Amino acid sequence: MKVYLGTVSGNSYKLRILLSLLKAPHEVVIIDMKNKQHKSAGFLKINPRGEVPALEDGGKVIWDSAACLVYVARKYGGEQWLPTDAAGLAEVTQWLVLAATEIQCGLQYARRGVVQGRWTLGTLEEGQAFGRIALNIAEQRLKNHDWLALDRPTIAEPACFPYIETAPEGKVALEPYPAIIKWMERCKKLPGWVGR
Ligand SMILES: N[C@@H](CCC(=O)N[C@@H](CS)C(=O)NCC(=O)O)C(=O)O
Repeated sequence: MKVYLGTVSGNSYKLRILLSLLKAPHEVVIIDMKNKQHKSAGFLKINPRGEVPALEDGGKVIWDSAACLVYVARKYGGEQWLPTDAAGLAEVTQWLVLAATEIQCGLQYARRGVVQGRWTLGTLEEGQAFGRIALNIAEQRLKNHDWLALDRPTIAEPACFPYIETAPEGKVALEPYPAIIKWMERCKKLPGWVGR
């Protein structure tokens, strides 16, 4: 399996975490974001969105971090990381979707605006307010549960972690979310978890 990761990319970090947790065999291809390799004709054949991450395995190409997590979890992680029963699968999917909506368009875009001066959707305040919806939901859940989706870690953890961790860089403080802070510490202690 070949994985295409960005030089500086929280979405690529999601996939790096899972690959490491599952010790999934893979070859890394680094896409040079500074020189816009992700928008090159060659890479657009792999991901027509011009974004990382993506992966290629046995002639199949998968793009989008959530889809890559699903692929790797199903292929290498068995039931633990992505269950197949109707309720378990739906509960994990809720968090994958939250990662792709409020977390991405709120927390990620607020941070990108502050750090890179690139405003993708709306103002800083709008991004922060949208991102805080996700933080409030995660905080409520984690007040009486150790993990986001189920009673064990699943791919909801690598999907949500990277842009929650960097929320302060988008001027969204995490101090009002003590259960999330404890959850981040639990994640970092999982065998095989990797840092940014
Ligand atoms: N929804 C996509 C978002 C991917 C994404 O935004 N990737 C960033 C790097 S973290 C990227 O490639 N950005 C390139 C660009 O926006 O031009 C996913 O989850 O994979």
